[in-house]
Amino acid sequence: MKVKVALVGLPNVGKSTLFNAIAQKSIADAKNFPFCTIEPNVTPIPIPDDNLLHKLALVAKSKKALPAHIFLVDVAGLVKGASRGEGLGNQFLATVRECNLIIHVVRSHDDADVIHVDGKVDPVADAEVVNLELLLADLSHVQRRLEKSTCIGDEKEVLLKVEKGLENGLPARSIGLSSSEEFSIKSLGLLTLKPVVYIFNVDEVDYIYDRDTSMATAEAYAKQLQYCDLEKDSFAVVSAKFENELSTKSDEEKRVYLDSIGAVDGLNLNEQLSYRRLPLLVKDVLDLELVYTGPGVSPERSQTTKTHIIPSKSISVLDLAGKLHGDIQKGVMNAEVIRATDLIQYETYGRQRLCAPK
Ligand SMILES: Nc1nc2c(ncn2[C@@H]2O[C@H](COP(=O)(O)OP(=O)(O)O)[C@@H](O)[C@H]2O)c(=O)[nH]1
Ligand SMILES: [Mg+2]
Repeated sequence: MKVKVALVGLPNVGKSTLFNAIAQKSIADAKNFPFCTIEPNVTPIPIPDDNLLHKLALVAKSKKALPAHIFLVDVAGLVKGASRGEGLGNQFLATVRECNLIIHVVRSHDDADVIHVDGKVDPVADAEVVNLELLLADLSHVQRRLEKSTCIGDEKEVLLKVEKGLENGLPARSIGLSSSEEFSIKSLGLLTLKPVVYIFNVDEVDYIYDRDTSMATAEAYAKQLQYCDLEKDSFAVVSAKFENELSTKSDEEKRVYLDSIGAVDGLNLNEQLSYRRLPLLVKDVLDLELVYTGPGVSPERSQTTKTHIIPSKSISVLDLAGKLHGDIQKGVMNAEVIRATDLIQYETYGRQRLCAPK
């Protein structure tokens, strides 16, 4: 399963800076003027797994260990009136339609040197501008589809319901569609049907020294958003600028630096940085699981231990095999369930003990 996640928000709020911080390298242009990003940037981001992949690769004696990735997409900023062609318009939203989740970046830092498209920092008002543009973009997308003669049956019925909801200011995910109704309009890629993670980009000082207050403020903002349903959506706090500065340092350099600036519990802060935490948050919100496959034959024939992403729901071994590869499904003969931790412990300690010189 390929998981794509789009960074959406007003121009100049820190999307590209956050994109680079999460990618841990400078890919996107991040400059202090609106619409610096025109063409979308895409990069794979590994999903952290407590090193399970590497431990399993060791057990399987694989030469290669491939982690699972989500694909992070950085697009141009959206402004008030984009649906009528303001700013760069909303042409680039076609890219977002192909994504599974929206990361909505909201500026919450006060740096007076950074230009704000509307002249003042107001996280709730800014987020609502973007939410309204997403809603209007969906409305015109739905209406264009309804005009087509090929729009019939279930699809037409559900779209009429969605159109009514959108006209009343409800995002498609709040209309109460059943999963089969959602399935019938899946190909449209409605933006307001996608789960949203609101990311409040705060001042670095607040981020480093006062996380609890920053989180409480972010929660208060999220609760004021008309279309934020915290049952489905989620929120987090980042400092794009600070995290981007850290991203070029090795783990050890990060630890030394965080200690030197007196960051409360530097090591824990490293775990909280967006490049580690965001992929896990996306995994949670989309309800995904990681599955590992490794060589069951001699290392000469198959050398890779690989991580796969699948939707998290209980399925049979045969269905799971089918999700990974048709050939694996055809060849399934037997399944044995072992706790991964037991397997790893046996391999790292049991074997060493067995092989230890007398
Ligand atoms: N002070 C401060 N500046 C930031 C932060 N994040 C981004 N910026 C600055 O804001 C400007 C716009 O950032 P950019 O990532 O290009 O915004 P985008 O248009 O949303 O992609 C750049 O000059 C960044 O250095 C932040 O957390 N704090
Ligand atoms: Mg940008």
